[in-house]
Amino acid sequence: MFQSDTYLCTAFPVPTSRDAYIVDFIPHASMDTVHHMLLFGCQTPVSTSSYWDCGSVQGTCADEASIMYAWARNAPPTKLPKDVGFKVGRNSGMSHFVLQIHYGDISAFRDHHRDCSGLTLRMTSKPQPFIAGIYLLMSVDTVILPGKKVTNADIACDYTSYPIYPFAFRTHTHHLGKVVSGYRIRDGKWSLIGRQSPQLPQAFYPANKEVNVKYGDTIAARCLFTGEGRTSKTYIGGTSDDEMCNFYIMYYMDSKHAIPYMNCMESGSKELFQHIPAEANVPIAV
Ligand code: IYT
Ligand code: CU
Ligand code: CU
Repeated sequence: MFQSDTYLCTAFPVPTSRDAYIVDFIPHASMDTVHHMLLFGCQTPVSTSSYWDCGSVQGTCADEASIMYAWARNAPPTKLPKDVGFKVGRNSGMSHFVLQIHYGDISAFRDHHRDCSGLTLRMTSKPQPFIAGIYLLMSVDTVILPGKKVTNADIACDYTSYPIYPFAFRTHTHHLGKVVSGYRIRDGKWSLIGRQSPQLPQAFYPANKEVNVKYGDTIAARCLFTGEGRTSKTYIGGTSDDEMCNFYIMYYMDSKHAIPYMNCMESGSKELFQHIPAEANVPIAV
């Protein structure tokens, strides 16, 4: 029925018409078949079937999707800090969840058994003091030349909102990414939020807790790519022969003025990136 590297999605509505808060995620994944699971929140899933093939580009939501949870094999799962919840429900623009499961090796399904992998969400209707959110930095215009040893994808935006407190980060590239690093820049000083190889399991890893972000700061990220082994140009795109450069920051914010989703797609100035710490140019061996 399906082959290796199958991506299946399933959608379910937030089970209440009022606001609700996700305060914990409990993963259930068959270690021998599931490669990763991603949970998205959005208003309109692309399908109403019980499940569908979502391997093609952005096959999850018809509108803007926000990632809320990632489970990846061989990586410890993220926990939300105390008093922090993801706000969901009709008013918050997240009336549905979409769970994507990537089955890496399906030879275990030769016997046609059912798979019960999934995710339990612990939810409450009690307003939480802090709201969790995602800040996504993504490159939209990187081109990696074939054979060229190093290509940087740089992304930076000025931050002009209420303070956020990063507690986890996730990196995402395809095969050519060596390291992805994210920073806060305050008064010219670069402070690391997180740095990871995108070739390791693409889970949310703990962020540097000392680094908050407030009005007037700049948020920046760099993906280090290599074009070695390629015979043609590589562009940003949805297939595994294309590339992506993503740095996700999971943060919490005072619920009084919470913004659950922000993104940055600007490439920043050359002058700014002259001061990026050297570690951003050092590949992480895997
Ligand atoms: C072009 C690109 O970089 N796409 C990324 C980031 C992205 C995520 C979401 C873009 C949009 C979204 O709604 I959520 I528009 C991307 O597709 N990343 C993948 C998943 O699709 C989330 C990843 O694994 O990070
Ligand atoms: Cu996977
Ligand atoms: Cu991708």
